[in-house]
Amino acid sequence: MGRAFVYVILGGGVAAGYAALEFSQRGIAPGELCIISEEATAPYERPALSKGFLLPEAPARLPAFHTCVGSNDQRLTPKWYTEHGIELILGTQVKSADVNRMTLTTATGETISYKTLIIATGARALKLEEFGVRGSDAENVCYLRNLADATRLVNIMQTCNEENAVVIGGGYIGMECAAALVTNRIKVTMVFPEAHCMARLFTPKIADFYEAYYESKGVNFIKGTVLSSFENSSDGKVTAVVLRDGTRVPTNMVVVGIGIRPNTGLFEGQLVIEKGGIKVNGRMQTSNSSIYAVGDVATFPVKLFGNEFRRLEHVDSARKSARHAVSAILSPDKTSDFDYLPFFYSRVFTLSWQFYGDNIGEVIHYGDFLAGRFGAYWVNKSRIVGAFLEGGNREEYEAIAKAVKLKIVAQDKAEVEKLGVEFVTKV
Ligand code: FAD
Ligand code: NAD
Ligand code: ISD
Repeated sequence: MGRAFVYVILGGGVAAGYAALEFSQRGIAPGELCIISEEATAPYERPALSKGFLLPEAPARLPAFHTCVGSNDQRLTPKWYTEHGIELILGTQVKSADVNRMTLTTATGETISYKTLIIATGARALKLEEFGVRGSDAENVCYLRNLADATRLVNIMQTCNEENAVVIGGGYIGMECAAALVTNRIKVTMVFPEAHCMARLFTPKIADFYEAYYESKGVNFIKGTVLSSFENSSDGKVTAVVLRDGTRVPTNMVVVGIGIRPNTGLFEGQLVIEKGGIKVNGRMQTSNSSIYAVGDVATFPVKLFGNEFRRLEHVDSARKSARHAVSAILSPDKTSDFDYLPFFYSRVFTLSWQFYGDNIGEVIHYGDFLAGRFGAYWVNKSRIVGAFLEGGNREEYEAIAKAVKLKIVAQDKAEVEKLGVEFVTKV
């Protein structure tokens, strides 16, 4: 048995939703496109899962955050897909792919063929077991990647009011979940191996500000170490985490955010893999010209960084790379190479920051770190290549983005430091 489509999007996450919108806006015939997703839900804005979805008051729930509301575009409900003749094949895992036959085989044994395939399989959360720790399948240990995980996390949080949680990992998930737990009146201890939080992006000075803010909300940090094991009750729940130095931290629940791995497995040995992702060119086209890859799973050339290949794990990149691939497929002559400005952001408590570009070179901090109005520029070869700003307004964020895009000259360090965000709002 089998079905055939002209276009198949494999994966039904953020990138799939934005690709579907782009297909419909550029014009395809009903029945030409399908999306195959392991998840039982139409594409949604994954960032909502660690923010609005976890709020104790008026939490965000589907259908409110289906793509593409995250970029203030249309909200694509299941009805929208039906009305646009786009088939959603949900709750369906693809188990194998044959790029020569141009087919995918699902867990139920169905073969789905394509003329053009977009791989949008995203990534999976790394498990503690991959670092030699056992027992993260206990009923009060949570990971957070999809709606099912978020629903489970909410249910567990609701049983832990005024109790304790340990958060393992000091990256995006760790920081956003710790803030959500505190908002849900749960006492949090964060444990991570680095000297400060968000080590992939923050400087020690930036991290100091956020750590002090979290501490003011009651969060306790245990840095420079990892857990070695869990202690469990007779009914299997984790009751404490034991750290490498033997410290025991009692807890009622655990949230783990220790990074991700892109879902490339179906294509290993069939497509070129680079930096852990599926390598694509500036049209998001893989080493097989009928196959494109977008979002977290794609490693693409970043023009701004001299076409260095990067794999970015952020929603803006997923949205824009997906739209770009569809443009390259449907309007090849009018589509030039993807020219992407890397953009990361987060919102926790009443704080909100944005970062554009690359965090290499010398760092110039500016602003008032006590008042929470500060930022930083990364300067490489006398030019601004990265910019961070906490608590900015729309014009200011646009200005730092533009400064990075133009790589404006920043020779006088003292002047840059003194003017801060004004150094770029004048550009
Ligand atoms: P995904 O959105 O992960 O979608 C992949 C889809 O493919 C999933 O539906 C998956 O089930 C499906 N799939 C995988 N393999 C198969 C298979 N074999 N068969 C069928 N289906 C398959 N980024 C930001 O920039 N800002 C944020 O604030 C932010 N918040 C986040 C919060 C959370 C909780 C998480 C988990 C991520 C967050 N991110 C954020 C990252 C952002 O969500 C991702 O970069 C983005 O979702 C990537 O989109 P994608 O479509 O490539 O992958
Ligand atoms: P991450 O890469 O941001 O952070 C991983 C953290 O895990 C590291 O900072 C480190 O502290 C910790 N770690 C690594 N190995 C460990 C070990 N053995 N034991 C304990 N801790 C260890 O990954 P994440 O926080 O898991 O986030 C997952 C994905 O979700 C990422 O792609 C991220 O970009 C995305 N996300 C993004 C946002 C955002 O952009 N605002 C929000 C949530 C999630
Ligand atoms: O980019 C985002 C983000 O941070 C969210 O929370 O998209 C979602 C949507 O705004 C949820 O409605």
